[in-house]
Amino acid sequence: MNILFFDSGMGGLSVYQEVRSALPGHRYDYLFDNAFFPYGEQPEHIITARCCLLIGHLVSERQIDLVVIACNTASTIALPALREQLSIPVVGVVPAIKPAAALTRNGSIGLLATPGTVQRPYTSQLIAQFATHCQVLKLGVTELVVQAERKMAGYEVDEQAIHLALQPLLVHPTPPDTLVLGCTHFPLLKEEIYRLMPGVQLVDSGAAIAKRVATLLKGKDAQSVTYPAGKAFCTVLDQDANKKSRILTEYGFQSLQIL
Ligand code: DGN
Repeated sequence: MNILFFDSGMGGLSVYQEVRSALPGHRYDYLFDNAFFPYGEQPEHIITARCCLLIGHLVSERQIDLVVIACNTASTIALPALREQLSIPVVGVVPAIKPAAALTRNGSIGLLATPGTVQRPYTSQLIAQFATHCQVLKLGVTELVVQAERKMAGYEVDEQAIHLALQPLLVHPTPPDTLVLGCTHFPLLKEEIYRLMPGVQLVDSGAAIAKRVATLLKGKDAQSVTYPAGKAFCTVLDQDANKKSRILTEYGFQSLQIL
């Protein structure tokens, strides 16, 4: 099967890694819309239009069988339009509020996501459905997305900037004991976050997405077929594209191409 991962940047690789290690027998492509990065600060109609245009194009070009929108910011807004447009399964990644609500011991959950994701009605619905018994501290932080991108391009991470971004959670009278990483970039900064919030339980959506993809592909994993390595696609060759291209090769992609 041919599976496409999509994000505005390199964050989707955190989800891709989980899915690929659970389901190695497929061809994986990765598309990131770096021309419009960061999505967390884009108007909703732009995000939906970009997703439909770019993904729609690659789905027919690369004969994609399943798409993973490995971006909470895009998933919480563009899934209905994508599902209407495409005739293949589209899996979205949304904040893992439900497992966090089951895990917390002090009843205080932090939701770390992009400014777009924390203010979406979709996110409020998740909280209302699964976490009414909890205090949910929502924090929209673009700085962490920027730092994760820097890390993936091989630059040093600015831990001071991460500390500053997390400050509202650190100084809260009831600090969260459980933190939802509601942006796919944030698992790439797990060690840095954990150093600032020792003992906190970090919850992301990776394992749940791998399970969902496995269910959708049940019976379709042709074990005898060896799939070639997939390709990575971006929408603009920015200054870090060469550095990112090397990282993408380490993640198992053949090459980085402009869409
Ligand atoms: N990785 C995206 C997410 O999960 O929301 C955010 C990327 C961005 O552009 N801010």
